[in-house]
Amino acid sequence: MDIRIALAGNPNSGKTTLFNALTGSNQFVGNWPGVTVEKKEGKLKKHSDVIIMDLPGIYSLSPYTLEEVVARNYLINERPDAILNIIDGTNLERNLYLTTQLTELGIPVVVAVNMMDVVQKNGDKINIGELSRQLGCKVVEISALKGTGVMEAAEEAVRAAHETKTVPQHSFSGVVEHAIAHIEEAAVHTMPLEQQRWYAIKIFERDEKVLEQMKLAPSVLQHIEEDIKAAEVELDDDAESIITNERYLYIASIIKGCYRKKNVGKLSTS
Ligand code: BGO
Repeated sequence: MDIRIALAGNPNSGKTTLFNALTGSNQFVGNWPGVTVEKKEGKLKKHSDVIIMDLPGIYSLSPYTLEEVVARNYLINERPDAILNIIDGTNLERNLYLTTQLTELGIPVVVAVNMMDVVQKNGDKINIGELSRQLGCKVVEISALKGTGVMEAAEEAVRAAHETKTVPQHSFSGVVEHAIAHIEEAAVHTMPLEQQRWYAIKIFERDEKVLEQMKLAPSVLQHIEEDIKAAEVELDDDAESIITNERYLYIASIIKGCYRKKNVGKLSTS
């Protein structure tokens, strides 16, 4: 059976460049069902049984743009065998926001840190081993433009597809984890174990599309709502902002542990 690898990343992360490098002229272009968002898939060079699915460029798995909805519907409904998440190494903070969400889906994830030619030229350093440890998945350095590391990244994703699913390493604050645990128990316990956390976080955020899909009984919703409200009162913010803010705190701690900028603290001479 074919192995399906979804290529996911922010706009401008180099996704198109990587897709072309991995598939060459072996591409099929169409539209995602019902929408005019372009759908591209192609066979991985020298691996006729590996299909690379190019997802729309997105910053998040929230339900607010057509691209986000298309990408996340594919990820949660079609469940590819692995996700190759391309991130821009010159802009880790913004790009890791999507990564923190992809690692919660219960699908094997491999992260390809792109633009490494620029990172190196700038004299900056990314500790790949530490990044990998913090994210709980394999991380590969690439330059999609120069073609370095690209086949290794794809082959790492093929390997990951055969291995265990990525387990998210991040915990939200106590009151949020408490609510998520209750939601898992009350609303998503019949789902496969590895999918429960992503759905529970989305329900905590009151994600309309997930709530529509789940069709939870009013009594269950009411019970869950009490836990969400308790977190909102304790943290003095709305549920969706709580999740966003805590993701950025996590990302800040990752970057602190694995990224060194060359010229930090030095005065510019220009
Ligand atoms: C332009 N290294 C470098 N240096 N650049 C890269 C790399 C890399 O590893 N990978 C991609 N780029 P897309 P999305 C451009 O188009 O693949 C560059 O949105 C330009 N164009 O060449 O399109 C890539 O699909 C004029 O740059 O990304 C592209 O994810 C001047 O990153 C850009 C400079 O790549 C986005 C760059 C007319």
